[in-house]
Amino acid sequence: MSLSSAELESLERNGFAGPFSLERQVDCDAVEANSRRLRFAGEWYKGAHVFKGPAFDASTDSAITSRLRSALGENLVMWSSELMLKPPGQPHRWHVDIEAMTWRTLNIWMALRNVTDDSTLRLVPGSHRWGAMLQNLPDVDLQDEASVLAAARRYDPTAVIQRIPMKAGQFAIFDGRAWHGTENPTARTRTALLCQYSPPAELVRQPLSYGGAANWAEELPACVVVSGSAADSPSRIVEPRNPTLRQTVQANLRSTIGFMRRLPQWMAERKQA
Ligand SMILES: O=C(O)CCC(=O)C(=O)O
Repeated sequence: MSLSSAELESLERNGFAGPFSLERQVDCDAVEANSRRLRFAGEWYKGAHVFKGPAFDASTDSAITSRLRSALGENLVMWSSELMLKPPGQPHRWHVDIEAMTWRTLNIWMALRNVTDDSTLRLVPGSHRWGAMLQNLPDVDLQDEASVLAAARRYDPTAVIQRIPMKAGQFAIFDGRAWHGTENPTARTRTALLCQYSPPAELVRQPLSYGGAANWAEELPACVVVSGSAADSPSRIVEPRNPTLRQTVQANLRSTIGFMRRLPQWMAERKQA
């Protein structure tokens, strides 16, 4: 299940490859429920990747790790996992990942629920090669696709915005330096799992800002080995573990509060279903 030479070329040329299916049967509801519970249990908002469970199993499936090995080498750490939950009408502004501008890393974006051609991941193929920190460019409205496309055409007059079609449980690999964003014009909440992986030789840090000048936390964030070994890694390597009772209680509490806030939306969606 390594990347074929055409897929590797697509990753290098366009900044993405896929969609692909997982090797194991994936229960998207279980992955989403597990990710929701873990949203507030990690050291930071992207820190759910250290906890064992359905989300960990999905994000370390051999269909993912073997393809990432083709692009990044035999040894791999996973350094983030985040449930991307988008209520109707909520866009995710266009951006590049500051981490990907700083060290070698790749993302997987896994469709979980209500991912349609309109609510799926969108990116500008080839933009990862421009070295442009999109969110720092002047005169670009990051919520406006037309404005982003106009800026892209200043780098490449043939630039387009591509939507990556995906079914629930499928994933795409993409380079966080590519200009990307999402919208959710549908009437239902859309969920996806975003995980990030690097060779252990890279120093993984936690950004404190995503635009302007780079700014990093002093404490290193935890990384878990998902392929090979991480001997001599400058990053902080931890073993995957179960959340402690305290983390579980805290996470459940915060996720219940979050759910109560979203309850009117949830009820409106149930009525329509
Ligand atoms: O899933 C989303 O809504 C946004 C995804 C994204 O921006 C990212 O993958 O960095």
